[in-house]
Amino acid sequence: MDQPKLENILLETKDGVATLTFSRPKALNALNEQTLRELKAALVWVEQHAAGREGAAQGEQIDVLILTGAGEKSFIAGADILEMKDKDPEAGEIFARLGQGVSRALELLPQPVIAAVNGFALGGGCEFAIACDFILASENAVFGQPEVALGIIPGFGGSVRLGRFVGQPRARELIYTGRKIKADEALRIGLANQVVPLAQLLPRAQEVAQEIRKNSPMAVAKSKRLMNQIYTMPIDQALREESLLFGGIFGSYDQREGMNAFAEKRKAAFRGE
Ligand code: DAK
Repeated sequence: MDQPKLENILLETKDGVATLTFSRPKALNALNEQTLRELKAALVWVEQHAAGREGAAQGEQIDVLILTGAGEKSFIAGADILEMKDKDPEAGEIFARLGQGVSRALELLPQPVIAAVNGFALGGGCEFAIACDFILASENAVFGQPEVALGIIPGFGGSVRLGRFVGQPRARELIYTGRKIKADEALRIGLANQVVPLAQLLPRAQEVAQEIRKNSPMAVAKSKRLMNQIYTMPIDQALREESLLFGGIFGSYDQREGMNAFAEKRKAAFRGE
C-alpha cells in the first residue's frame, strides 16, 4: 500500500511504529492548509495499517504513531498566521473544519498516538498535542494557547480538550492569559507525562511505543476507544459501555492467547484479533 505523497510531513516506519515529523523549517513547523491535508492523508494511511486492516495484512502493521517536529526548536508553532490572517469567514470555517477533523482523527485512530513535543507547541500545535493520547516533552518544550493575543480563540479543540489534561481552572488560566509554560510546569500540571533531554525524546517515545506493542493491539485499540468515548457520557452509560466492550473481547484470539500464555508461563503472541 503506497504511502501518501507528503511535502511538509515526513512519514517513517520502524518496528511497528510510524513517526510523522512536521517539517516546515521556515515557519517553525506552523500548520498551513497543505500540512493539514497531508496530515489527514497520513492518518488514513496509518489507520489502514492497524492490526486487522488491509495494510497490516500486507506485512506492514503499525501499532503506535508518534508525532514530532523537525529540528530542535519547534514541535508546531501553531496555525500558520501568515496564511490565516486574510481569511474571510468562509475560508476560516473551512480551515477550522479541516483542523478539527484532523485532531478528531487523531483521537479516533485505533492506534495510540504519542506526541513527542520537541520545542514550541503553541496554539494549534498544543491543540494537536492534546488530541494525542499523551505527551512526552523535551526539556526545551514550551506549551501555550496564545490565540487571544491574536484576537481569536483556540479553534482546533483546545477549549474542549485542554481541561481534560490539566483540569478546567488551569485550562481557563492558560487560555485567558495566553501564557506560555515550560516543560517542567507542563509536567507538574499533568500536561506532559514525562520530560527528557531533547536527544532522548524520540528514543524514549520509541521505548514507550514498544512497551505498548508488547500487548494485544486489539485490546489497546478498544481501551483507547473507550477512554475517548467515556468522557462525554454519564457515568452509568460509560460503565455499561465498558462492560459491553469487556464482554465482547471474550472468545477473541488475543484474549484466549493472553490468558493461556499467563497460565502456561510463556510470552503471549498476539494477533490483534
Ligand atoms: N505562523 C507562521 N509563521 C510562523 C509562526 C506561525 N504560527 N510561528 C513562527 N513563524 C515564523 C516567523 O514568522 C519567522 O519567519 P521569518 O520571519 O524568519 O520569515 C520564523 O517562523 C521564526 O520565528 P521567530 O523569528 O519569531 O522565532 P523566535 O524564536 O523569535 O520566536 C515563537 C518563536 C514561536 C515564540 C514566535 O515565532 C511566535 O510567537 N510565533 C507565533 C506563535 C503563535 O501565536 N502561535 C499560535 C498561532 S494561532 C482556527 C482554528 C485554529 C487556529 C486558528 C483558527 N479556526 C477556527 C479558523 C489556531 C490558531 C493558532 O494556532
